[in-house]
Amino acid sequence: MMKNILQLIPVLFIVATIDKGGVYAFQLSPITSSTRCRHQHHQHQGSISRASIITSLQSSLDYHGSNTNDSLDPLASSSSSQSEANMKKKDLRTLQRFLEVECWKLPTIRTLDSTLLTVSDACKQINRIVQRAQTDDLYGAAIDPVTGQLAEVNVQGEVQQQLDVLCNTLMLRAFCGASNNAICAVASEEEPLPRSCADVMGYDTTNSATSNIFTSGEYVAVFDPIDGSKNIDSSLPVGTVFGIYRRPEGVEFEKDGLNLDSFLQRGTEMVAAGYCLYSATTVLVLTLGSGVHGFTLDPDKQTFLQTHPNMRIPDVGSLYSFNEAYSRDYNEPVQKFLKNMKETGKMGGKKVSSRYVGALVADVHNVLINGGIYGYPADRDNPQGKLRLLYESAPMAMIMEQAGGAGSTGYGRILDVLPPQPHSKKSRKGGDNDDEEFDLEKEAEKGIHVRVPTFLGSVENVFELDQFHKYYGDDDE
Ligand code: FBP
Repeated sequence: MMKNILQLIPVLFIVATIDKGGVYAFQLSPITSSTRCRHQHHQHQGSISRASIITSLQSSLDYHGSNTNDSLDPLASSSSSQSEANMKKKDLRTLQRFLEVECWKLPTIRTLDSTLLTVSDACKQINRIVQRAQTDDLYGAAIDPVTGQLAEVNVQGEVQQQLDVLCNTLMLRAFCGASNNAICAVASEEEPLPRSCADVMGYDTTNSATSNIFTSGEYVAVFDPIDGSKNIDSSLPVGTVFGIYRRPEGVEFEKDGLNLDSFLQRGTEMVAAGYCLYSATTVLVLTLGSGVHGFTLDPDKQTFLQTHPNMRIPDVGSLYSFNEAYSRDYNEPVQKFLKNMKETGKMGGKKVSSRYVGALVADVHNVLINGGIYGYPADRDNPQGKLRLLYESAPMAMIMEQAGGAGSTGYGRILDVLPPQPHSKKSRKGGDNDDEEFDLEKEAEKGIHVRVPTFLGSVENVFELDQFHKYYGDDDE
């Protein structure tokens, strides 16, 4: 029974004091189901046998008089609950079926079904990697396999972590490797500039015969492979965020299937967006531009099942999610908004409450389910906030709006923000190509990784925050 419950919870630490011999932290490996001692703040010889852990916990359960019959364990195979569970699961539509029907219904995105299914498989792999990060030491900075040196500092100025590189590769290959080549190029938080799918899949991009396979793709994809990566060390929730844009009509390719204009579009041009939350359960939330649907990963069948059809965020909520440690550096409108809320103790007419996990996907998912507002405002260190428009704020804003909520910068819709367009391209004719090339790349980088103050949540709450910007904000904004 205990083992079944242990399998329910993806990553579990057992922190126990045994014989007053110190505090032991054991992690159950989701793969080998063996426990391995993980934390060094104690001395002990060899691993404590799993059986003794379970017996001691079992005995403490017995001691505390909790009945140990199967009713505690929903998965215990008593005929009635098993058949009930099977019956219930059958009713839930699979993601595959959902995509087949929805993409068939929407001719504009008909070719995206297999791409999105391949992306969901990549999310399953990332889910497994996140669960194994502790047991398989997938931690710490990535080491360049060739030089054996620490990997590069990414365009965000962060040393790339092993998990960043692993998950980035999985998402690159999922978007570019999907059976029907719907995607021609991709942009990622981990890549300084967009890459053509021909390049990602290792095709000789100078050979048009091969790279043409991808240039027929109608769409480009943007993504953050592992969002909230700082949370992984402490086994807190993390996520993946993605968005898909149609390649604008008449845009010819600059080189090997790549054209920056395809990426530097307003969020209103997105045709699909989604995120996957890796937490107590693994949930994929998706919009194809007509409503929002949530799919929970069935850990036994490794299948995404439609557990949250037609998600709607409450029009008003009492939950707020800000990293208030920075609040003294926030601009006046946000400071006034937070102050007013805490002084009244109310938001949306209800007792206000705060939650901040420190991962955009986790905090926004919480707001989507319960109502309220998530915010990452501008502050002294980040005058444009921390979140990146293209592959964090805009996809989350599309999901929020499609669920009946709102996404704002404080001064307008996030989806209306046009990323900065590179200028030097226009002057290419006159100048020396190399310099122009460099300028173009630098400017493109700015556009691809531009940051934006981000407020996401229930319409009433985001509207209220916008009113504070209108009243206390800078007129020139
Ligand atoms: P990463 O994509 O680099 O993880 O950064 C984004 C993020 O982690 C968000 O998920 C989260 O909301 C925010 O940064 C947390 O930042 P802070 O620790 O400053 O509150």
